[in-house]
Amino acid sequence: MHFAKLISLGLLLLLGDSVASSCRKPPLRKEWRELNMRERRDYIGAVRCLAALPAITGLENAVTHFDDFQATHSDQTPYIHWVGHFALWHRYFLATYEKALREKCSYQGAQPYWNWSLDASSTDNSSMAIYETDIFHPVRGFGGNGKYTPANTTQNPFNLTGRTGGGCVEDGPFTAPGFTLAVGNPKGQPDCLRRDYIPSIMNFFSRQNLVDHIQAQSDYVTFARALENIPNFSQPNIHGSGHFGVGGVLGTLGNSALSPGGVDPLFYLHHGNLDRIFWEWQQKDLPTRYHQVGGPVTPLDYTGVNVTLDFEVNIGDLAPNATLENLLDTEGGTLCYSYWNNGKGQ
Ligand SMILES: *[C@@H]1O[C@H](CO)[C@@H](O)[C@H](O)[C@H]1NC(C)=O
Ligand SMILES: *[C@@H]1O[C@H](CO)[C@@H](O)[C@H](O)[C@H]1NC(C)=O
Ligand SMILES: *[C@@H]1O[C@H](CO)[C@@H](O)[C@H](O)[C@H]1NC(C)=O
Ligand SMILES: *[C@@H]1O[C@H](CO)[C@@H](O)[C@H](O)[C@H]1NC(C)=O
Ligand SMILES: *[C@@H]1O[C@H](CO)[C@@H](O)[C@H](O)[C@H]1NC(C)=O
Ligand SMILES: *[C@@H]1O[C@H](CO)[C@@H](O)[C@H](O)[C@H]1NC(C)=O
Ligand SMILES: *[C@@H]1O[C@H](CO)[C@@H](O)[C@H](O)[C@H]1NC(C)=O
Ligand SMILES: [Cu+2]
Repeated sequence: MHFAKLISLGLLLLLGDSVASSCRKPPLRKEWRELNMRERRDYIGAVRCLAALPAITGLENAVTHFDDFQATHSDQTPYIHWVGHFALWHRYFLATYEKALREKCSYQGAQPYWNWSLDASSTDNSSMAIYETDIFHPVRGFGGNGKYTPANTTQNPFNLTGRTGGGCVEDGPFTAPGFTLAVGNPKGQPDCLRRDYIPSIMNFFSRQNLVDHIQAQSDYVTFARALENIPNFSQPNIHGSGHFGVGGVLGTLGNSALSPGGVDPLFYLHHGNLDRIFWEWQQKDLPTRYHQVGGPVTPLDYTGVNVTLDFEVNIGDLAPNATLENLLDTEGGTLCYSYWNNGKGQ
């Protein structure tokens, strides 16, 4: 009797333990403009803190912990784009970054996202309005463009037109020499963060009707394919919007040497929005969409081997491998975050 009681007490304690170690009080992600000024300062301070901590991965030219993330993304780049696990790899990568900000830099909030559809012009591809928002504000955001710098065809292999920058970011919290990036640069020479706005890409690739089209897909495979579309600038894809609308050709986010883009601190807000779009799509049918994956293991190989729920994604030394199944639920324990106001914004 007493023994049985003791056993059940032990069981309760065990259960209590596993509940405690899974996801309670997930950080709720918000759109950047939904953060108040103190929350924004805290976030930017945490990113700068990460960029002041030493690297742990030993990856080439990684000096700071911020570089570790950039280097891991560069390292994995050949395996994680135009594949079935694109959205889930980046989900895990972002959640690990969010966790590092919280655990290593005392950040109390959640990873914010940038809903570019809020600001994209659907009537004027050349509109610069999207760049005049708080996202690019020197105090209320991440700073602005670089100075216009010409690029030759070696540097601009896709012959993108309408470039406006290419130089170092000149204002805001991520200017050199306080903030530099070494990964991917020749000889690991530290370089400034660069931006090279291309308004036609930013506006054309960020429109809400593209998002609506992606979210209308009925299963994971068609969703994932619509999300990435094809690697061709003649067709818009929302993933390209932030990369090439902000990074252009010479900017960090678009830099083809870091293909398909290096890691500007805005990378995490851009990918945060892609994840929010994925999350919202999942919410429409959770019983199915928590247990469904597919799409190619090898980039663009749509007739070859597909990913399955037990396929593992690899983010190097940043965190252990995780199965796709464990990454579908953002509150499942492997991950622990959600979206404020059901991902609907204000
Ligand atoms: C924006 O540019 C794209 C690609 O050139 C074009 O298809 C689209 O019609 C343009 N949109 C507007 C509103 O001019
Ligand atoms: C392009 O410009 C880069 C940087 O200025 C230079 O190193 C490279 O030699 C140029 N390539 C050509 C083909 O002009
Ligand atoms: C870009 O322009 C160069 C020189 O005109 C040409 O050789 C190359 O094929 C073009 N690339 C693309 C992707 O159109
Ligand atoms: C991009 O797509 C256009 C139109 O669909 C096509 O004409 C062109 O050859 C493609 N370019 C590349 C580099 O695939
Ligand atoms: C992978 O999935 C695609 C689309 O769902 C399918 O057409 C293809 O046959 C699958 N590949 C294999 C090897 O089963
Ligand atoms: C991690 O996953 C990758 C596939 O994405 C696999 O090649 C590698 O062997 C896995 N590593 C471990 C330690 O299981
Ligand atoms: C993002 O912006 C679009 C376009 O304004 C809007 O329809 C959508 O509700 C926004 N989503 C969030 C989560 O803010
Ligand atoms: Cu990526």
